[in-house]
Amino acid sequence: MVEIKPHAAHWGYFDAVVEDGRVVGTRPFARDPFPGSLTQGVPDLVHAPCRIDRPYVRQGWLQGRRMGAARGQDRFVPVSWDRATRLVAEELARVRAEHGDASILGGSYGWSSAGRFHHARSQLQRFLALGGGFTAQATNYSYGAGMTLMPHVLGTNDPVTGPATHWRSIVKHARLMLCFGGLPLKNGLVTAGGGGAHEYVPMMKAAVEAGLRFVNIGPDRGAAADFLGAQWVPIRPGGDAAMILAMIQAIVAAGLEDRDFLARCTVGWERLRAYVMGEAEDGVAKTPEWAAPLCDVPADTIRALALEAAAMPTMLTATWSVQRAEHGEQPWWALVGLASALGGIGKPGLGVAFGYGSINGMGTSRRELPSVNLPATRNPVRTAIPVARVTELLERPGEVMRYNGRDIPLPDTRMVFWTGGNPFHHHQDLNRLARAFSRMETIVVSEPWWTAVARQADIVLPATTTLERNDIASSSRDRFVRAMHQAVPPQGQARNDHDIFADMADALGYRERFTEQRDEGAWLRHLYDRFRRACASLGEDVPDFDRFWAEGHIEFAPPESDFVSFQDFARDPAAAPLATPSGKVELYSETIAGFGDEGVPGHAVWKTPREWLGGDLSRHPLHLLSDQPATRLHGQLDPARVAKASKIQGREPIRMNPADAAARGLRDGQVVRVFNDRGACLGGLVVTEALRPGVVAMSTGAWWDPQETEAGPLCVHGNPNVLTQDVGTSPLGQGCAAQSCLVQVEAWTGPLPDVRVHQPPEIVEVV
Ligand SMILES: Nc1nc2c(c(=O)[nH]1)N[C@H]1C(S)=C(S)[C@@H](COP(=O)(O)OP(=O)(O)OC[C@H]3O[C@@H](n4cnc5c(=O)[nH]c(N)nc54)[C@H](O)[C@@H]3O)O[C@H]1N2
Ligand SMILES: Nc1nc2c(c(=O)[nH]1)N[C@H]1C(S)=C(S)[C@@H](COP(=O)(O)OP(=O)(O)OC[C@H]3O[C@@H](n4cnc5c(=O)[nH]c(N)nc54)[C@H](O)[C@@H]3O)O[C@H]1N2
Ligand SMILES: [Mo]
Repeated sequence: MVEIKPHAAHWGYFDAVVEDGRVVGTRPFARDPFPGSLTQGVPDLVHAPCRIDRPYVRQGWLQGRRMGAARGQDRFVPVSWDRATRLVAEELARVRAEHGDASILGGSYGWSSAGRFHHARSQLQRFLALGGGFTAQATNYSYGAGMTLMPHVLGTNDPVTGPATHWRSIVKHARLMLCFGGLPLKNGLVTAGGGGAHEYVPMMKAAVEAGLRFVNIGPDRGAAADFLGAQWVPIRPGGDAAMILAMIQAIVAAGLEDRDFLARCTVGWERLRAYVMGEAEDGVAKTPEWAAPLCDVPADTIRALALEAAAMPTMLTATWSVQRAEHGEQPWWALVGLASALGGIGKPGLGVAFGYGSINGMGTSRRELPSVNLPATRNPVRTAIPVARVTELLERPGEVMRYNGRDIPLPDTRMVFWTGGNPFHHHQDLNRLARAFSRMETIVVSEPWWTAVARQADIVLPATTTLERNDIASSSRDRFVRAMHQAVPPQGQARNDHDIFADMADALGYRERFTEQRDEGAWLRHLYDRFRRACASLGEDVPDFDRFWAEGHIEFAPPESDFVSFQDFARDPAAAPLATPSGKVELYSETIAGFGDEGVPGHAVWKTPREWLGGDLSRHPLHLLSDQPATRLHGQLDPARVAKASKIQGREPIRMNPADAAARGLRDGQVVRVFNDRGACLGGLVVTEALRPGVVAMSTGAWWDPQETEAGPLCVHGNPNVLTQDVGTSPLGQGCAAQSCLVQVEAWTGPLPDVRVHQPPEIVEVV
């Protein structure tokens, strides 16, 4: 019998086609104008050979090899759920008693899955918070530096997270859109929380029809769809702040800055102006001629773009990746400076926002609605480490970390609990992270699949996939809410994270506080009813739960009017001030200057990165970009058909300019070794003119598969995070700086090792 079940994933809503208890296919959501192909991989995932079939414990951990043990090499011993639950509960109680609640790292960063009730990280944090607390993680990998900076500059993160000026408004009012990092189509495949409508492509097409001119300022020509007809400015990675500051200089030199806006709506313009005009301490004018050798864009191009932007209605945007680099705060702050000099902030369709090219739903026309999320539980431990500094947390117990003007004491971490995230996907310098993990006594992971983080764990708990449970999907960037119907029974002995934690809470004496005496069905009704009441208070009439569940989704009509960021503020800054100390755009921030941190003065500046093409290239002469994958979501979907089909001899593709390939005698389709002093991996070479010379690009997400070879330790599959550097963007933002990375590439001449990571690890029946 064939059944059709409404469902959702971060990569789109779909209907699951179920036959004889198996998911056999998917159909795109009928209301989606551009569904993409990633949902096709869902059946592969649910029934994948690398599902974790039952709970396991690392053999060495059972034998007492804990702190100091190199994880990832041991075999795993199957245990009953009862035993696994007891082991975790006892270990939590012991670690809390001996080392305190802060010695448990429960930050558990990661995207988990769509579905707001069974959101793995939220469930874990509720469980740990009610049990005494845990060390948390603050900010994110996506825009950690930018989200720390923007509240100082604009008083909000809305231009990063949304709501941001609607595309519809851009289409109507802008004539030029300068896109630092481009507007890569692949990023629009994904909406955090699940997306009913991929509206990104139709909106960009409408912009082209309206005559908007696009400029893709970035190392990758492919980051702008062909239909945009974009001008390509192949900037050197990491050079954006120099180019943007020089554009400001060119505008001031031509007397074209919007003096009225700058005087009414900003503070600190005089400081930034003096800096770009060469009237500050360093005495260097930041002219296009000054910037050209830094960003490798001809001075004439920089000046022409600046003057064109000053002459016509212009929207500015930068991708999130631009700040995922050394000194990543600076290009974004400089871009706010440029938008201020152009005077577009608060005007329909103009100004600046970050991430139109980074995720689906940025600038989509929707009303701001209440969420269906599981409410957060208060964590009695107040310590939160910036996410991307996780290795340092483990390496430097008892020391302090500088972040956003504060000194954060680093707790003595003994136990790590991860659900719904994969640090061995997302973190930089994985070999260093593995060494830091070896300092831990116990690592617990719940995962549906044998991903790299599950393989690094001591206690491995098999979690259900979304298809094995009922849930509700909703996203702050989408107009739809979706009923996610359970399609198949739990596979193997997999259990819902909520039930796993309920039993652990039981063993620790707080089941009732954790469950509030609700089961899945009661929770879904409870969360939905809260959402429905909150909608009603905004005048939105939403059907009752039973009707919603039967119909499968709710659609909210797009609002009639277009949202424009900072419109009230720009009209009357005194009446509608920003939430900054001055109430205005802070082009100079006394607060940031007052932090006194090295390399982070009170206004946007050019800081030369350590690792980039402008530096020492004697050993590692290529700049590696590790961008988001077109074929999956991070590490998720890596074993599914779309990602599989993209691999070259089973390796992750690495793209390279023909000139760089020729200089190394490399050809398209061959396996190469990519390396620097931090690590090495294999990749499958794609030779393409779309990437500027000197730059190679390898998307994140191939599951880490470290193996010992004759050429030393190697990720044989192609995870670029064995190469990336693990440093903070700066003491201000402490964000991920993965994009600042130099490597060398050579032919791989040895025998080709098998990729083993999509198969379960070695299991041993007895200890
Ligand atoms: N080099 C480099 N590194 C990067 C980036 C980069 O640009 N370059 N980008 C960074 C960014 S922006 C991000 S957001 C991160 C993403 O990093 P992550 O969010 O950690 O990556 P995911 O692969 O999405 O991890 C989610 C994990 O949750 C598991 N999971 C899914 N559903 C469930 C469930 O119901 N229960 C449980 N227990 N587990 C579940 C999945 O199997 C998966 O392993 O990567 C970062 N890393
Ligand atoms: N298909 C798919 N979509 C996704 C995701 C996914 O895993 N898969 N992940 C989602 C997540 S979690 C996030 S945070 C967003 C991330 O969104 P982004 O951070 O915007 O994505 P990236 O692909 O890393 O980078 C976008 C572009 O920036 C360019 N770029 C890199 N460095 C520089 C630089 O120094 N200067 C300039 N000018 N350009 C540069 C790259 O060439 C790339 O084309 O994507 C989201 N969308
Ligand atoms: Mo992200």
